Amino acid sequence: MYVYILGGFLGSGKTSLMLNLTSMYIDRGQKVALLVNESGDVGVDGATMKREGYDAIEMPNGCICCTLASSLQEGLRSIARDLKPDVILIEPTGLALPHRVKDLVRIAMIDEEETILIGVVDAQRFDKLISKKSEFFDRQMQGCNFILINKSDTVSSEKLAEIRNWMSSEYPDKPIHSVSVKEGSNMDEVHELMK
Ligand SMILES: Nc1nc2c(ncn2[C@@H]2O[C@H](COP(=O)(O)OP(=O)(O)OP(=O)(O)O)[C@@H](O)[C@H]2O)c(=O)[nH]1
Ligand SMILES: [Mg+2]
Repeated sequence: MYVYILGGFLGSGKTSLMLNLTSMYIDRGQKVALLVNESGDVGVDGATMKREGYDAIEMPNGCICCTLASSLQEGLRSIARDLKPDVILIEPTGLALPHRVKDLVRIAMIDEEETILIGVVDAQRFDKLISKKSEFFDRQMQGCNFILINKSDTVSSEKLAEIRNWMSSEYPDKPIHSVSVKEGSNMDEVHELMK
C-alpha cells in the first residue's frame, strides 16, 4: 500500500490534485482511499467525496499533524483494515507540517510500502508566500519527495521560469514539476510518478 501526502499552503490546489489523482487511479483500476483534513473553499470535503462514491474518511476540525495525531493514526488503520486500498491519498490542512504527518503515517502503518510527500506550491501567490511566510513555507517543503508548482496557467512563462529557478536553487535535491491541475497541463508527468 502506497501512501501519498498532498502537502502545501491554504488554497494551493491540494483538493484539486487529490480529485485528479483519484480519477487517474480509478482509470488504472487501482483502489484508492482518501483521508481529508481540511476547511476548503472548493466545497469538496470528505463528506462530499463520500457521497460521490469515493472511499473517503474525513477528520474532524483540527490539525492532523498535532492535535489530531491519534485520529489520523486510527483513521489510517481503519482504512487499511476495512477498505484495503492500493493507495491512500491524504490531504492535511494548509497549515499542517506535512513532514510531521509523514512521520505519523509511518508509525501508524504496518504494511505501508512507501509514504511519499508531495509539496504543492501556488504559483499565483508565490511571491507572497516566500516573502511573508518564508519560514513556514520552508518547513512545509521539508521532507517532500517532489514539488509541484501548481497554477502554471495563472503566470507568464517568464514568471514560471523564475519560480522554478528559485525553487531549484533552494531545493536542489528535489524534482520539480510545473503543472496546472485545473487545465491538466503536465499532469501526465505527474501521473508517471505515481505508483
Ligand atoms: N487557475 C488555477 N486555479 C486552480 C488550480 N488548481 C486549483 N485551483 C483553484 O484554487 C482554489 C483552491 O484549490 P483547492 O484544490 O481547493 O486547494 P486546497 O489546497 O485544497 O485548498 P485548502 O484545502 O483550502 O487549503 C480553487 O478555487 C481551485 O479551483 C490551477 O491549476 N489553476
Ligand atoms: Mg483542500
